[in-house]
Amino acid sequence: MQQLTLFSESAPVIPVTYYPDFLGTEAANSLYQHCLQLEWQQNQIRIAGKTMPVPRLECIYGDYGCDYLYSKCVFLKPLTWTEQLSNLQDRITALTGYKFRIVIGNQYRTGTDSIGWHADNEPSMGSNPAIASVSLGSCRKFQIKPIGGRPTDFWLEHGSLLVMHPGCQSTHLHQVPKTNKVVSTRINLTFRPHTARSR
Ligand SMILES: O=C(O)CCC(=O)C(=O)O
Repeated sequence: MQQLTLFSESAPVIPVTYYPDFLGTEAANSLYQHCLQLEWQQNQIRIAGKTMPVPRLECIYGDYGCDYLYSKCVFLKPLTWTEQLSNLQDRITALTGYKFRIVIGNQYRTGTDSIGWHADNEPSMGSNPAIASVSLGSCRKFQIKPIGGRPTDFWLEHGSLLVMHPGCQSTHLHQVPKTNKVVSTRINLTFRPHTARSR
């Protein structure tokens, strides 16, 4: 499998690994169709005292009790794993060695759907989480930058996997910016750890 590592123990550059062809086209197409049927919700976020719709649809699946709160106001309660998402999780764990408890889906319906600069550093994931991100559908630009530094762009392709290694969320920010280009739906699945006790 093709792999692009921008990280080394001695000279960390960007602590991510990108696998452009993690899923073959057929598997990616079938997973995309499955994901379109997931329970997508339009959540509301509070920014600078104003409540507004999150600029994308979201869903969450995972282990019982692995509730997830982000930006201190968006509360996500996992639905039970679907077979396809659970199998995908197992495949990523087999490749990377990282274990996950939840997957959060983002659906970008058009170029105006986006996610701004942030780090995935919610305490419920524990310290130094590894996060694995699968992209399906339209190709969108993903940017990552060291805090206070300059961004590097990735074009996250249909069926690709981007792994953000432990430590990345403390040193780097990432985003999927809006685009004026005409783009169709993109689905992103981020597999994450969680500190809730296992049942
Ligand atoms: O859509 C993506 O590739 C990134 C999603 C993301 O940054 C997040 O869910 O925190």
